[in-house]
Amino acid sequence: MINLLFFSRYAWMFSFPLLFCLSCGSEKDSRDSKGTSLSLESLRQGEKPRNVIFILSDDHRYDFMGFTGKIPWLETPNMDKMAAQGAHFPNAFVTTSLCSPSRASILTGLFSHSHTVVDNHAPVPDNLVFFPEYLQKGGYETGFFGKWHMGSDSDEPRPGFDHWESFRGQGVYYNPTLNINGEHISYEDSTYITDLLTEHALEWLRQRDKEKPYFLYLSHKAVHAEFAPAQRHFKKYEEEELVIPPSFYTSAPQVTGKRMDGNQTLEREGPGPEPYAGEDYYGEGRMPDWQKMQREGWHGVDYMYHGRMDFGEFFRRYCETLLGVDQSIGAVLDYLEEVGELESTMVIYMGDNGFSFGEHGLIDKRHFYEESVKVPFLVHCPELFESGKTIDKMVQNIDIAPTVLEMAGLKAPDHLHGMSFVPLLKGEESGWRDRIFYEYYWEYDFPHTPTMHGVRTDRYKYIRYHGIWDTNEFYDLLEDPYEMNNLIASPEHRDQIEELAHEIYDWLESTDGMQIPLKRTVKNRSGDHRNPGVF
Ligand SMILES: [Ca+2]
Repeated sequence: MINLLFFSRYAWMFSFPLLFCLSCGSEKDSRDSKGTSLSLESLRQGEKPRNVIFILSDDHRYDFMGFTGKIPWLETPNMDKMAAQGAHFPNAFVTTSLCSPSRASILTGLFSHSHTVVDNHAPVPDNLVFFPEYLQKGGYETGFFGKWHMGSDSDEPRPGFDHWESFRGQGVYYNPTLNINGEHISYEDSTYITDLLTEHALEWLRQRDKEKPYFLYLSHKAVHAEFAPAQRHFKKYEEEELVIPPSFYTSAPQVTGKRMDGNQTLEREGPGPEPYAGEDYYGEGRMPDWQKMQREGWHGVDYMYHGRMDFGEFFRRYCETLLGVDQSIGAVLDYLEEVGELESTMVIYMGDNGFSFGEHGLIDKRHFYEESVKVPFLVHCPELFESGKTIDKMVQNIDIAPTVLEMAGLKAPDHLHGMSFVPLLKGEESGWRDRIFYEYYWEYDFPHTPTMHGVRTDRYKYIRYHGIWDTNEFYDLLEDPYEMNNLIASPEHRDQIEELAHEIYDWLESTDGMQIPLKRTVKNRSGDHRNPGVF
């Protein structure tokens, strides 16, 4: 009796830890931010789950592949083969053009404002579910090889992978140290990272449990700056002519009439006491000020890497570094052919974000211009769809997770933002998206690119900057594919622009994106030449 009274009076003392434990749940349950189970509903009974190989490169822009003809001397026979025997998506986009946010979107199927990996430094939150976790639960064997880069300080194995080989942060091109299932192994004798990862991935495929379906995630360091080709490709393109884009000078003072150096001096004389406005201020093409300023910064053609890099050398080494990735694709396709699985295996090749090579006077990525947001996107699976397709519909990095889950016969969780593109491969286009949305959050290390949101339809693009006094942008991509004539003030497009501005908020509101994730950073800015070495 006494015991019972004691218990009822002090029940809260016991129930509190109990509630705490319930809210913790099992480790797996607590990792699922949306409260769903890792066991997914089956889409089809009795159908064999398909093996999938996902090959990701770093900073490979959408049009630097031999078959596109963009760079006349660039040879990528294996990417060409994937396009000829599979499908090429010329309109493939990332939702945020930066390594870590894009990788998190690939692995979770979520926009950056949802997974909250908005920069290249903060560690990935532990409440996210990576889609390979669902595959494991569905009976798959999974392997990860290469660059993870969500959080720079750890290379430890992450959930969702039975086999793990990775490195910290960006890694190195030559003589890397890999964390292989928790054990660090260092390589010497000019071991080249692209070759090493490919060899290890193929070795895993050869030795794995053949009773299970598999998913391989081969995540290259290449072609991230600072570019280092395989020795066999070094200077192969040394004598080739550079391809300079028409928009190379849009941000140049000679075109805009405006210098954006430390003094911010307007070179033109004003018409009177009123400050400049509109075209008089921004210049004829109405290019935003941040673009003009960046031209003279770390990621601009006039002061690349603070004067340490030559544009021609940069361009050529990038193309040469890409050849190693192409050969990696070739080795994977050769292996599949050798074991008789080339027809049945789905192979996906994509880049984690695009890259500027002089467009708008910029290098690198982050912004919403075509060269930054578009990525190479090739799918090979002759058993599933007709060869040699070009599919113009807009696909995104968030579509990878639902697509691979469908190949495993699993219904993607409802909270994912992406869509399976398998219907597009089979020629079913109805119900597909007709616009994509974009977000980039200002990063402390590289302060020259502002926070921005945007929307792009088949023809038009609207970019809205946040937290900066500058012009927004609107382009007619059909008339102006290089985005050199900003129509933001065009009376003819006014209603359309207003509608797109509302659509961005509709998108953010409907996907819980009305707040900007803030990440803790205390360090001096590496990309700020104006105020170096300060906090
Ligand atoms: Ca990248």
